[in-house]
Amino acid sequence: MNTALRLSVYGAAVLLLAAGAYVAGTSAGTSTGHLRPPPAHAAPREDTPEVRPAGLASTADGYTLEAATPTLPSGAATEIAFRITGADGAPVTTFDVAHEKRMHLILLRRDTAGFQHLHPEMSGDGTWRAPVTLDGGGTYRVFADFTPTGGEPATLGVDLSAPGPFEPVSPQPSRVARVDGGYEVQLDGDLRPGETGPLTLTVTRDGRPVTDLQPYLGASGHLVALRTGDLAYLHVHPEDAPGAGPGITFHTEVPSAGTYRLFLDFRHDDVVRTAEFTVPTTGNAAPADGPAPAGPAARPGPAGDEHSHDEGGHR
Ligand SMILES: [Cu+2]
Repeated sequence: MNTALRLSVYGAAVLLLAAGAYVAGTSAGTSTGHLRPPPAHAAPREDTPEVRPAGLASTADGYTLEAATPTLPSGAATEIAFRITGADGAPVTTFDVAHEKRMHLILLRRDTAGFQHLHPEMSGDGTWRAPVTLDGGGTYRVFADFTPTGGEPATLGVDLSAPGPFEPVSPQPSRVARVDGGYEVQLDGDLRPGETGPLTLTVTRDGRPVTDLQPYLGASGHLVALRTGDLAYLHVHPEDAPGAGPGITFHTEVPSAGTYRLFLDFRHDDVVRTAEFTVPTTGNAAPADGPAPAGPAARPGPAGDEHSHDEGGHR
């Protein structure tokens, strides 16, 4: 090989190397996409904002729910005490009235049995207290639902332990609740993830529509919806004009597919009673923890009526 040819071969090799580097550079940068920086959809999408349900944290927006004790006795009348502290650690003592009360306390065992809705009283030092009786042992979730004066409405949650045995319940899908006193409450409407939709609860007593429901907390009734699995606490809005029944309509949005537990407090004959339901979402795959819903217009047959306060859904 003469010198000129050797130089030209060398030059071609350099060109090839350079071309290869160029190709590698372009493929990494723009052409194939495999090596490109993550595309835009890896970042939070503006069209599907993250839904953060309430009640999953004991601290939010500078406010903290502090239980006086981490345990409560079960099987006997006792008292639950707690306070709300602000960002500076000091107890908050001024709250706005919402739904006729400055503090709503929801308490239930973590398996969703034993729902109670309490209205504690606050003493001057910011400690809230309410009488309570826990039926059995277990871990209980306590939600404080309040609006600090000058702040946003908040729902904070904390766990309390109660000594003693208990038999966990596994509520089965049920849209009909039987309640002490001869009441039956039927739930109509679907829970569709990401959508706000109406839920109507119809109260009958001894088979006859109840048309003289009494207002409770400024509405025809009060509905609490919790996601099974983590007890996320959903916002539920009653219809604007309270009626006397038999139908009570609420609007609620569920953040995800799954099964939800709903607790309706209604007042009749001067007694507040609770009807409870177990509703899987529709429009998505069935949750892993339960049978598939029968369809958007699913109505339970006799099997769907099984859950009631009396048997507690034991299986
Ligand atoms: Cu309340």
